Amino acid sequence: MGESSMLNIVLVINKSDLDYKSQIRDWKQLYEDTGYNVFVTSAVNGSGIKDLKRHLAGKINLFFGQSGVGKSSLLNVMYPELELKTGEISRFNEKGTHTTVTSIMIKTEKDTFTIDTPGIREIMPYGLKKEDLGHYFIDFLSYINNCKFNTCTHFHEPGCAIINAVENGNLSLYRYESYLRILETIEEEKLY
Ligand SMILES: Nc1nc2c(ncn2[C@@H]2O[C@H](COP(=O)(O)OP(=O)(O)O)[C@@H](O)[C@H]2O)c(=O)[nH]1
Ligand SMILES: [Mg+2]
Ligand SMILES: [Zn+2]
Repeated sequence: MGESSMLNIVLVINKSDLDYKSQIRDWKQLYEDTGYNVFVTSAVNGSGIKDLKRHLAGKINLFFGQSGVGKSSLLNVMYPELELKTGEISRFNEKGTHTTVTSIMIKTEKDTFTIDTPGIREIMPYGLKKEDLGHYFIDFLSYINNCKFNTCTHFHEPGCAIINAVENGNLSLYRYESYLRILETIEEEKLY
């Protein structure tokens, strides 16, 4: 979603204090190999907070991710004066949807603005065509122009350079499966 909005993206892996099985290292590696800056943080023991705060300085920042991952908690640790509400992991209204909370932009430091968002439950690729999704997987980009068909959705088409790259081990199978999961949620031939 960030790539389709042409934003500068960094990933934050929070709750590192709960990484009992040491899973963070591999996730960090995967996304660094993909081409993203990855911060590993804990709002509980403060690790990684300084680096993240330094990175945010002087920019307009949007915190985006599932409810409950600790977006508001991280902001509170970095900027205690904000006193954002935290811990509301699953507030649903009677229709079974998330209670809408408005996103507001706050000045958090000199020349630094931050938007906390209520969070998402899943990625909703509004307005995206199946054949465009692959362009937002930045690790696909060096292969994508070699697909036989320029409308390739990298699902089952013959001569697909993405599928080839996955089979040759040049692209991560995990990233490809991630791609397929989102592809599945895009409806066919919807006109916007
Ligand atoms: N163990 C641990 N819990 C955290 C951490 N960050 C947030 N939490 C907890 O996770 C829950 C959701 O946090 P919150 O900031 O409201 O998440 P948000 O929905 O993304 O804004 C709260 O109960 C927090 O106390 C962390 O780094 N470590
Ligand atoms: Mg929050
Ligand atoms: Zn393809």
